[in-house]
Amino acid sequence: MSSTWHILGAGSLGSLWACRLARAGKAVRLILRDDRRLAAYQAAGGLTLVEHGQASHYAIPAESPGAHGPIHRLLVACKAYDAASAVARLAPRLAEGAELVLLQNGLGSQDEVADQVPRTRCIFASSTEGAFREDDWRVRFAGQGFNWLGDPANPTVPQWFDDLSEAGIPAEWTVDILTRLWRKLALNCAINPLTVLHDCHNGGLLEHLGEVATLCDELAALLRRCGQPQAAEMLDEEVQRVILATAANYSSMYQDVRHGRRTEVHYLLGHACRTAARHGLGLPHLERLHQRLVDSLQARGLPSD
Ligand code: NAD
Ligand code: KPL
Repeated sequence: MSSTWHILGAGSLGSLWACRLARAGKAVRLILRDDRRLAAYQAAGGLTLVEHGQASHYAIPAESPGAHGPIHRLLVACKAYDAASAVARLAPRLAEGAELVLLQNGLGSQDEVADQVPRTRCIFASSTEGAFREDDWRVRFAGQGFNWLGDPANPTVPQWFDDLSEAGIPAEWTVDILTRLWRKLALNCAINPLTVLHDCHNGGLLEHLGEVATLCDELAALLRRCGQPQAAEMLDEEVQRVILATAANYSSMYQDVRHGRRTEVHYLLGHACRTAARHGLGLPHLERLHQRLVDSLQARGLPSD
């Protein structure tokens, strides 16, 4: 089986993974949105990764989705709302036994992807690393973090897993990936929407800790109801720790809104509210928060799903 890492989406996280894998001598190919993006990339001659203030250039080969050749391993690095349609376009190229690694934050997009490619193995990832695009094809590695990977349907560690440590990508295989994703989703639901609604950095929420605590109580009830009691443990304490540790930062949702970009609300707060409704669980504060956020996004002309 080919050991090439095909990377779908050369945005912040996709470029960060691509550059580190390429630097370690792994075979990497980027899959860009269309021929126009491919031409722009080829004119730039590669990706630039800025790390510890130093820029390095990587001439990683790239192709468009319609290129020929089978794909055995695909790192899906699109936003959650783009992942399923982007993967669907590649379905005819996925080889027998292909494996997908899904980097999307939140929950819901992983199942949407799996529905498109029922015969492939879908590995879910939860990342706390931070990267952002300074320009087209130029990404800054902004925050050290960690990556947990796992497959809810199959505990076996993939053969290629050592590629990650060899590339300096901090990662661990876990059989509890859904717990990790739910915990991060709960943290994001307790922090990110409030930073948008109160127009503040994370530390601004120290003035709204009562509101945060009420949301954490409801989120913990949801986690327990949907079979994730571990993800509910000491949620409020961890949320407060994260608020303090990231006090000077703006949440990812705040930054998306400030830059006029679509948010991933559908896969974060939206997913939490839909799951609560499916379980017949009334969470009035979370539902009200969702409605306020939707209203605020619509008032700014941004998609609210
Ligand atoms: P991004 O917007 O920087 O990159 C996404 C890329 O996917 C873009 O370059 C876009 O053009 C491309 N894309 C979209 N549709 C495509 C298609 N059909 N074919 C090919 N390419 C396509 O997003 P990001 O910040 O890298 O985030 C990706 C995911 O990782 C999100 O779910 C995000 O929440 C998660 N995440 C990001 C970070 C981070 O620091 N950036 C950290 C943790 C988790
Ligand atoms: O992950 C985050 C984000 O901004 O998306 C933190 C820092 C945890 C805030 O929810």
